[in-house]
Amino acid sequence: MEKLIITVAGIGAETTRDVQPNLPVTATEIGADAARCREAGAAVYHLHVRRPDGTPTQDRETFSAAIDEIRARTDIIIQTSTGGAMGMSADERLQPLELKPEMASLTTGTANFGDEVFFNDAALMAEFYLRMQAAGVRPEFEVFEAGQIDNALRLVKRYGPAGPLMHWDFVLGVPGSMSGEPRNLVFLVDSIPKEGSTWTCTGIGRWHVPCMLTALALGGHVRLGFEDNVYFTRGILADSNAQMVARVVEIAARCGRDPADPDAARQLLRLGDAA
Ligand code: KMH
Ligand code: ZN
Repeated sequence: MEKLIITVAGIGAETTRDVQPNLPVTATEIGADAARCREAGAAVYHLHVRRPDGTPTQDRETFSAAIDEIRARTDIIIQTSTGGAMGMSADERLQPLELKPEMASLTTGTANFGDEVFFNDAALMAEFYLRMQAAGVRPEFEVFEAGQIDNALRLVKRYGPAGPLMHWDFVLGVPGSMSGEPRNLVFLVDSIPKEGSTWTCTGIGRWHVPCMLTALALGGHVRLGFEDNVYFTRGILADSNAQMVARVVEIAARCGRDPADPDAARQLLRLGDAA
C-alpha cells in the first residue's frame, strides 16, 4: 500500500494558548514541535507563525526564524501558509514565499469561516498561484468548498502547471463551509483529476477523527494538528501535535500502511521534479 503522508498543521492563526496551552508559539517551540512530529511519523509541517504576544503574523523574518529552528532539528517538509489570518492583505500573506519553501498553501476561493469571510477572489488566487509557480514553490490547494476545485483547475488550465502533480487538501468542518460527512469527502475526491493528483484531508474540531478514518479508507493522506483540532478525544485536550500523529500512525499501521518519511513524501508528491 502507498505510504501515508501525515501533514501537521500545528499552529494555525486562530488557536490560542487559552484553549490549547501546548500550542507552539515561539520559533524554538515550533522547531521542537516539528521535530517531535517528525519523530512520531509526520512528513510535512504546515507552518503559521505568531508574534511574541501570540497574535498571528505573516512577517517574513518571523517565518525565517521559525524555518531556521525547524531546519536545525529535522528534515520535515515545510509548507508555509499563505492563508494567514482573516483580514490580512494579499501582500502580507505572500511574504513567506520570499523564503522559497518547498510547499505553500493556496486556498482557491472565498469561504465562510465561522462568523467571518476568508477572502480569496480570482485576482488574488491568480497572483498567489503565479508567485508560487515563479518561485518553484509547490502549491497545496486548500479546498473548503466544492467549487474551489474548479477554481484550482482553472488556474492550472490558464497559467499552466505548478508542478508535475496537483496536491489537494480537503479542509472539512469549518463552521460555514462543507462539513466532514464522509459523503462530502467521497464527492470531493471523485471531483479531482484521477491522474496527476495527490490528496490529503483534515477535519476541523469534532470532524478530526471521522475525516481521518474516511481519508484512510479512501486511500488518501491525512492532515491534523492544533490549527484544526485541539482535542484528543471528546473533552480531553491533546497534549501535543505529536500525540495526534502517533495515533494516526498506529491506526494506519494496523491497516498495513506505514508513514512516509519526508524523503518518501517528496517522492510521492514529486517535489523538486519539473512540471
Ligand atoms: N487561517 C485561515 C483563515 C492556510 O493556511 O492557507 C486560513 C488558513 C489557510 O489557515
Ligand atoms: Zn493554515
